[in-house]
Amino acid sequence: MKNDGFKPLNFVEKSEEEMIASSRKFYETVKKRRTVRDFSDRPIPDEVIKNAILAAGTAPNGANVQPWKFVVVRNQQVKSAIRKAAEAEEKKFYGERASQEWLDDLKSLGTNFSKPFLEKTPCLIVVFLESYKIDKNGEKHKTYYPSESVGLATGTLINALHSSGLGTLTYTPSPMGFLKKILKRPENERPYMVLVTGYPAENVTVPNIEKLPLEEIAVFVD
Ligand code: IYR
Repeated sequence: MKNDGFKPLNFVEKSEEEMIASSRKFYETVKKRRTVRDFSDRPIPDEVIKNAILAAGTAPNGANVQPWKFVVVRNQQVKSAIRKAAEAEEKKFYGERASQEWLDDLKSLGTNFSKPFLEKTPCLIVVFLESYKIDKNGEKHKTYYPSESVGLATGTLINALHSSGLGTLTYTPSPMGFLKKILKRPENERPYMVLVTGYPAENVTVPNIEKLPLEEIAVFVD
């Protein structure tokens, strides 16, 4: 992306009280986000998805090359094809590929090979990482820190959808090459994650698990 010089940031400073209140409010909001695995089939507003993707597209990224593509899947046949292919991989994962340690670590989540949400949920946002860019003339261009960049964008997308009032599931079948085939994506893109997006099913439950306290995740070097 071309840089047309520099422009003022127009930074609006908050008072310390406002900063503290905002930080607390943000934490309270994101703390309520939970991964859900059972969704309603109710349709969701188109504009919410578009705004959330625009928000994701603001993420910081290597050299502002923006190495991402968000594929919004709402077509029922395509969702069904994704479910079928995903479950075939998951059967192998739960049946042979996963180590006993991995299976034990997953127990508290209550997951198995069955992925009905891939068909039932109104929207799957499939995030693709661009290993390189192809311009209009077919020429290849480098992308920088694509994994970090797409991770930052996906995190922003998740919180944008959450703050809009939707539930999400970060779904990462392994391997997930089938997504590239089914969605007919070009050679420079590789599937990164499926963000299953919709209203959580009524009375859905989530695992009774906790996040680590500040002392365990932060080190302050003063
Ligand atoms: N992809 C499988 C297994 C799985 C792996 C991890 I790591 C999780 O955090 C959750 C599930 C599945 O979705 O069932």
